[in-house]
Amino acid sequence: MQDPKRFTITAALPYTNGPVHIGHLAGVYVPADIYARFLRLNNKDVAFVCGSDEHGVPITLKAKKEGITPQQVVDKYHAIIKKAFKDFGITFDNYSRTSAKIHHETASDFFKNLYENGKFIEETSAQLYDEEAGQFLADRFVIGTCPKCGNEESYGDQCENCGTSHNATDLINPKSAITGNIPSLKETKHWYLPLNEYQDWLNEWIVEGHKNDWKTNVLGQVKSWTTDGLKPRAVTRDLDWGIPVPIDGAEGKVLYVWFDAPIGYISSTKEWAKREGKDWEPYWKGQNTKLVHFIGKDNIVFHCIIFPSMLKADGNYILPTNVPANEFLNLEGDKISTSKNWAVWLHEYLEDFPEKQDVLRYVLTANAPETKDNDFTWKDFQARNNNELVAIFGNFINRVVVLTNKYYDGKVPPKGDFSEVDTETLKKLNEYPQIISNSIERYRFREALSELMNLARLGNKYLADEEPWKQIKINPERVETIMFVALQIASALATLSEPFLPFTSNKLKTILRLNESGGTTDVVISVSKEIATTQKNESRKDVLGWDDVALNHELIPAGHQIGKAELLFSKIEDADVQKQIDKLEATKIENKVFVAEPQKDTIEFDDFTKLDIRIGTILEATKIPKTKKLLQLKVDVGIDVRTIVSGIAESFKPEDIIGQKVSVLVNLAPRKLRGVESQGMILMADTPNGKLVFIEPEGEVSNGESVS
Ligand code: B3M
Ligand code: ZN
Repeated sequence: MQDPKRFTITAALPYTNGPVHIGHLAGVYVPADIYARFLRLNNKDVAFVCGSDEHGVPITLKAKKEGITPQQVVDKYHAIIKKAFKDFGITFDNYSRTSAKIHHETASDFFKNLYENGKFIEETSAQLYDEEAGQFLADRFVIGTCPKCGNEESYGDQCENCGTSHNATDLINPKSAITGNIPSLKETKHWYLPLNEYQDWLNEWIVEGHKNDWKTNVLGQVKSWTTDGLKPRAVTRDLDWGIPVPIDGAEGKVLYVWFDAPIGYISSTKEWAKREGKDWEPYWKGQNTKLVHFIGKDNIVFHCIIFPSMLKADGNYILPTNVPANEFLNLEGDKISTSKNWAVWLHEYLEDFPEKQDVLRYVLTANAPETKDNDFTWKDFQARNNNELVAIFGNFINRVVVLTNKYYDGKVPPKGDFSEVDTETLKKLNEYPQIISNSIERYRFREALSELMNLARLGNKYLADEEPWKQIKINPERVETIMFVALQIASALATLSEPFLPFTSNKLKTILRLNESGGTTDVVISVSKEIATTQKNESRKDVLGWDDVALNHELIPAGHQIGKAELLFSKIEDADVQKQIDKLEATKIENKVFVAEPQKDTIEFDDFTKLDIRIGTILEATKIPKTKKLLQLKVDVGIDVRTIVSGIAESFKPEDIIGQKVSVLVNLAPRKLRGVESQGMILMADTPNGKLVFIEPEGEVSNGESVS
């Protein structure tokens, strides 16, 4: 496609059955936002659209779980999600919702158009039915074994393990997610999109046509489905929550959520265009429009097979130029899970790390699962903040601003005569917009971000080599040139960092007074889309554009007054991170499903009567040297006070168990443990977090009383 006239950027519509977490940001929303901001900075015409995905079984299941209506569920999480995106500077031009009227109309019209043009197969067939629940079982209402990969936790419409999409009746050993019952079969009519009819075209368009520019993880999935052979896919459901099927004879049926949701991109664009007084159609039907879908790998089948087939069936829409799907982000080595609360929720992150949105954006981009699943750890989060953002980017900017204020009261000094090093450095500086653009345009955001950090490294090296703090005494004129060059690098960072670190970019522009327009300091404090509009509306000379950094040697002219130094980043301490790790540990324990050991062999009553268990009290406790687990105890068991060695040192401090009531097996044959003779055994129980607990009597029980 020659240079596109406009860009339609979509980001997967998050289900409103829970808040958004770092996996969502890393997989979809930060990359999409980087791309949209980058295009706007290059003065492109962008429609960056998203919205809440409010239909589908996940919402219904959540409503049942919380004892509220589906509408109450979506209202609650739509608000939480929309705020989280804004708080993290995700600059959607529009964030809509699929329960909105405009979407119901758009999706209904889309379905009706395909129906009236005979694009569906109408078929009555036996579908899975739960007699006890009195409803058909589709999508997440049924769990079974995936016919393709054998995953036993596959849903009725999709297997999250291999990504494939199938009909519920394809599942092996299906079970109702409502009652656990084995479903029966019951006749019902549905409308099917005959994907098999689009198979050759999909192969031609994607597997052949995009084999050089689409990501291999996406091409691999599409190829496996077209090779396996596509089958007709039901686009209606026997459910009561969703968009009613808008034709006669479909009472009680709704559109399949994955039929309506992608149309949500179109309705969100229509909503935006109406508000902005624009025409939405060029963004979805214009031949020189570049359409890019940002999604996670579990959504590839819907964005590369089903939605394009729908668009093709309609015949009036453009197709995506690219679908740069990311893989998954794991958390501390485990899969992120909403249901297990194994996640870092965005709203909770901001409570613990206020004002540190960019640190998370940075770490999630630097670690993005662009080609394979990747892992987020809190230690890495701390290391990247302290060793990269603070030590490289922040340190360079701080030195430049402090020295400019110290030597010149904050005024950019005259540039004087450039040395060879200066010219070489500025030449490298001018190359960075293209270096970073090359990576962004190929959706390699990790690479793009590391190049941005190389620009900060260039600045640090330049200062370290030129040593203005030494030169100032012997050659102050030279220092003016050095600081002039360093300030150009700082200004370039202010502009080129905006797609990745919008909050930092804005703060740096404020420090350098690059937000100024018409003489007043228009300190733009929000990093939402308004900034891009503001900058676009103002004369570009006041605010640097992407290409200025490539063409201009004077990004910040001599005589320009900058502000006072302010730290861009602050160190993250061990305690801050330990708190997060402990929080996850606690979650792990809550999730730990205890499985009782199988019962031991049966014994006779006489065997039991041989055990003499008494109540006792611990009088003394000391650690046995050079052992991790052993405590030497003095225990009053009523009969006598005796020494017992017990492996409880990892669960208790000696000083904490003096006076503790315990149950003691007193007639166990004495045995030496690490040179200490133990005369009995304290009875303990294990707990999910691995700590031991005493078996202690309730109420006043004397030492020596028997346990039977
Ligand atoms: N609601 C996200 C998911 O599968 C799904 C995306 C819809 S994009 C049209 O978690
Ligand atoms: Zn599978």
